Amino acid sequence: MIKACIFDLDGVIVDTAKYHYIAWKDLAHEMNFDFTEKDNERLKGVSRMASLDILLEIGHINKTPQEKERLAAKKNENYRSYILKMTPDEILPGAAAFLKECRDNKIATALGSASKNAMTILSRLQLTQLFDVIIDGTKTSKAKPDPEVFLKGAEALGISPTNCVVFEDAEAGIEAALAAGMKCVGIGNPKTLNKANFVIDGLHQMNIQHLYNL
Ligand code: B16
Ligand code: MG
Repeated sequence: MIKACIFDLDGVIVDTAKYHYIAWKDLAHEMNFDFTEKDNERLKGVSRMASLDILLEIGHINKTPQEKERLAAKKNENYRSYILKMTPDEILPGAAAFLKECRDNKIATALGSASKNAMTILSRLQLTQLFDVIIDGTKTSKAKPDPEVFLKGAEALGISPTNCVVFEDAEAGIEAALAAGMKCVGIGNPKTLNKANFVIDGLHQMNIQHLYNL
C-alpha cells in the first residue's frame, strides 16, 4: 500500500538542467573547450563535484583538488544567478497539482534531490510547504545510485520503504529507488528508463488513482 511519494527535483518538479547547462558551458568556454547539450545529459542527477569531473574529462583537463573547489564554486555562483530569478511559472506541468492531491489524500510527500540548492529552488517556486520532508545534497553523503537520499526520506517520514514510490528522471535515481526497496515511476523516455516500474512523460499524467494502482 502506497503511503508516501518521494520526488526528485530537477527533471521531475522543475527543469533546472537548462541553467546547469548554461553555467557548465560558460565554465568550459573559459577553459577553451565546448560542452554540448548531449554532454549535459551525462550530468543529470549527478552531484556537483562528480559533474565537474565529467566536464574536465570531456575537456581533457587535469586540476588540483583546490582548483576543482574553486571551479565548482564559480559554476555554482553563475548557476545561482539564474535560479534566484525563477518563478512558480517554471514548475513542470502537473507537479503542483499532484503534490496537492497527495496532501488532500493523506499521502506523505518528500523531496529526494542531489542538489545543494534545493531549498532555494523550492522557495522560488513557492512549493516548500507542499513537502513534509526535504532531503537534499546538504543532508546526504552518498550520491545516487546509492539509496541513501530516499532511505533518509522514508525514515524522516516514519514510513517503510516498501510503502514509498519515487518519481525520478535519471537512471541513477531509478537504481537508487529500487535499491531502497521502493517502487519507482520514471519520468522521461521509457527506453532509457526501462528499469522503472512504470514510465510517464511528466506528473501531469499522474493522479491519486494511478498511484493506488501501482
Ligand atoms: P547542485 P536532482 C541534481 O538534481 C541535478 O540533476 C544535477 O545536474 C546537479 O549536478 C545536482 O542536482 C547537484 O546540484 O549543484 O545544485 O548541488 O535531479 O537530484 O534534483
Ligand atoms: Mg533529476
